[in-house]
Amino acid sequence: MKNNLYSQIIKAKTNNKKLLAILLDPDKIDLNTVAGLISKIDQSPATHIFIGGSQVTTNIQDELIIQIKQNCDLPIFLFPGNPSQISDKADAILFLSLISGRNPDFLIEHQVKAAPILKKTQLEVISTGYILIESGTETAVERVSKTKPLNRNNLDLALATAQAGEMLGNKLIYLEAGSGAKQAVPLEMIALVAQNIEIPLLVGGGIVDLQGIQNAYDSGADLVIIGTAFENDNNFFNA
Ligand code: 1GP
Repeated sequence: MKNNLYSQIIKAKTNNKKLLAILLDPDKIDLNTVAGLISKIDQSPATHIFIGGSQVTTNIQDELIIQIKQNCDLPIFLFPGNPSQISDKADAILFLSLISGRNPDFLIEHQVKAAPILKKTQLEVISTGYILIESGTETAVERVSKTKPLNRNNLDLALATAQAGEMLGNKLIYLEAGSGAKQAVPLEMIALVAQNIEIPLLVGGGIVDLQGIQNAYDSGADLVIIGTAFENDNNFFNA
């Protein structure tokens, strides 16, 4: 297990070193291809691997993490849709609360179920205020959580939500457009939130090219998450 992964994120933010997570959805991965996948991740600028999805139905997650760890030193963070996705093979967990929504299951119920499980693991638990932003069409997060995303033009509400998340003690804020989103989180929203919170800002969903990553960084994102674009093209970062 790696330790102090949150401290490393804070250190990177302090030094203005931008971070990049590749999100792997166990449902979309063939274990026979993991070695090739890892070599592509090794050649990429990724600093983190996130594992998860709104609804993971396969049970290969532990094996996937074990195989990744055999070939790759990057820290592995769980990014779970629900408590069934907890694996003690990973290094840390984004302990998400969907604070853009008003569904108690995703605000506190899943967390109550997860807490005793997490207590028995060595996972570093990193509380994360998770904010879903409208992105053109209904995304899996919206469907599964049965919550409405925040209006992408309502910058003030996004900011107030992020600040409430920070005041509640979250250690990270994650602005999420949703996996495969048509439109990524607006850059003005990233900028406004980044300028007005102290904790690190994660941004993901619908970022499909290297310029999109750079734009998110330039707007103030500390860590960008890439899922679909890398899933569709393992040479994405070589473009
Ligand atoms: C989804 O933010 C992540 O939770 C990544 O989204 O798959 O669109 O890159 P993409």
